[in-house]
Amino acid sequence: MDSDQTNRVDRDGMNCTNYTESIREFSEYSDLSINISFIRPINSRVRIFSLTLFLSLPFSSLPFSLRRSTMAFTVTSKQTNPFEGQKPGTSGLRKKVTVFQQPNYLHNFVQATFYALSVDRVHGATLVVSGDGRYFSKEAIQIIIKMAAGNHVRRVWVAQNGLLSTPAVSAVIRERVGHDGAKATGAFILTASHNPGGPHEDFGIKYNMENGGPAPESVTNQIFIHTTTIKEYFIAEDIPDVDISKIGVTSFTGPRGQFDVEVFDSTTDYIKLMKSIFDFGLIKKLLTSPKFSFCYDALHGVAGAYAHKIFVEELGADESSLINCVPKEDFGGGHPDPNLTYAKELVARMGLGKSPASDPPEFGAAADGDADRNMVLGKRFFVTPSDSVAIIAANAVEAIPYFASGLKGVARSMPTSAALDVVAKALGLKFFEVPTGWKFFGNLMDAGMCSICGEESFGTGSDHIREKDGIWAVLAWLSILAFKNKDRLQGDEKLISVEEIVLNHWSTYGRHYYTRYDYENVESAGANELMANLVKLQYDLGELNVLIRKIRPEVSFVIKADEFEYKDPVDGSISSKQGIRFIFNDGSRLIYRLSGTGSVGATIRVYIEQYEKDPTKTGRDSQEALAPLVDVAIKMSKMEQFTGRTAPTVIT
Ligand code: VG1
Ligand code: CO
Repeated sequence: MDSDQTNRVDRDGMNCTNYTESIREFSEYSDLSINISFIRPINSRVRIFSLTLFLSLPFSSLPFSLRRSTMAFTVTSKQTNPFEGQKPGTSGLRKKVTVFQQPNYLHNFVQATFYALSVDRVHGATLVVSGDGRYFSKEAIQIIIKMAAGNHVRRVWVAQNGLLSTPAVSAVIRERVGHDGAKATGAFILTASHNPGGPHEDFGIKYNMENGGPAPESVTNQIFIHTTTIKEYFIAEDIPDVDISKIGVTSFTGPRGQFDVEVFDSTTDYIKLMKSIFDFGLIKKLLTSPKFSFCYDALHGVAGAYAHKIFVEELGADESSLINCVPKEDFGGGHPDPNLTYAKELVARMGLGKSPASDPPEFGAAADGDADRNMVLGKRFFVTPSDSVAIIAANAVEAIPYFASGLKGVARSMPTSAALDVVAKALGLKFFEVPTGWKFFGNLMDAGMCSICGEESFGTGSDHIREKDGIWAVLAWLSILAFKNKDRLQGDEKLISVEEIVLNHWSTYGRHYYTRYDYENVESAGANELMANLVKLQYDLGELNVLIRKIRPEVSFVIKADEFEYKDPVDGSISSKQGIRFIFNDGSRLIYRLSGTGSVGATIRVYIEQYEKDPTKTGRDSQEALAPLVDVAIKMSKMEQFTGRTAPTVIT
């Protein structure tokens, strides 16, 4: 089927090569008539009104403008050669900007994506193209617009200045209806997420499907295959760069007729969706209560484009609650990863830095570059993402209107701690464990089997869209806080804090001590040998347990070891080699994976987890409680021997 589709696109492209349609002139009146149908008036009186508006106001003051080009475009076939290494990873293709800037590099990937999609998702389709605004996004958007036209896409939707958070892209695909009734069939998301940006840092691109979720492996594998054989791509080079800073529609005429580029507001669709999920009135009461204080750090990522509107304008938070909320191409030179290492300013404000802050806010949160991740903090208190999803799941039905009728099920990625499993069991919920990467949750949600899901890597979300959602997670926490404190906002009674919510959760469900060690930018050969050696250790658990005893006799013994394999319960597809697992008799787990989102070398992730059910022992310092298991994890993997590293790059 796929080669068939490829041929069709090839053939169609060839047919249009260097084809020029006669230039069509448009008078002001043709613009006018289009504008009227555009507004879709509900009755004739409104129609007359919109006509009057158009005639009496300058173009720029209309809710949107229509820039109709009189120029027709041609489609050209360009010869190209494959690039190595265009395999999409955990979440799209991520490389250094300098790699993407090579002639044809981006073009090849985009064309390979068009080849991998069925014809109806390309010809006549509506595509969203936007991202976190990182360096090279603007150039990439113009290239993709021209290639979309070259591949007979009908219209491209670009958010203003190309800024859309990853969750907002998902929301736009699922919810947005164009002025002409169009619905999007997919999106190119331009982001390398939590990786730094700038001329010498990372760029990334991924494709999302019509359900709003990342393309599944069946599609990303096809994309990769096409990148290895690509010989030409199709582009409408004579389309001028479209001004993406102004809302409006620009129309062109090509070999197959009209092609539109619509620039729309980045926040409208997303905010509308958030309002349909949460009780904004209740959250506003919390945020405007003199007893409550709040801090949000967008790390100069795209979350900044939403933060002011949602937290300040809609929910009444003070302006000073927002830090680093101006999106920047290079994230202000920082690493837009919301964890205790990189969200330094927030961590300091919340009293978790080296010098303790005098009176930290009650609640703090941060987002990554594309705003799909979140870190949640209380006053001098860190909430692990694994606990966060479990706590949201445990409180969702009471505190969040969207879930009032119950949860369909919950899911987590394999390395995420089992805190969610315990909640699922206690509440009698369906539960799923999927490989790392949000794309695996999509099928479960589409099939109505899962409402809330999360990953240990600061990703939390629900079936309102098909991506993890950083701002959603913050609103979920604010909802829980608002609900639990609804009778305490006035008067002298102290508010229930984030810390108290977490401690109560542990005393009900037990605590999963959890930490992740990342060894970034390790030489690939060494990393692969380390992984191979771990697989070898799995053959003989008797021998392995002897080794563990020698390292730390107090640690429990391994009862099961494997490489995680997932069979999708909806479509039966199998994903193998998704991480090396060692499961201990007391429920502890050691997991090793190679990252699929880095752009150079290898990153080894070691996930260390230990369950404590005894409520008298759930209050220990996490690194201290886990020290013996960490020791085992490092020594049994021969980390130093294979990588030369004596310490991890990041501990979360
Ligand atoms: C990492 C995380 C994974 C997450 C992925 C994309 O992948 O571990 O849980 O889904 O990033 O997140 P990896 O393969 O590097 O471990 V995002 O916010 O960077 O799109
Ligand atoms: Co991200």
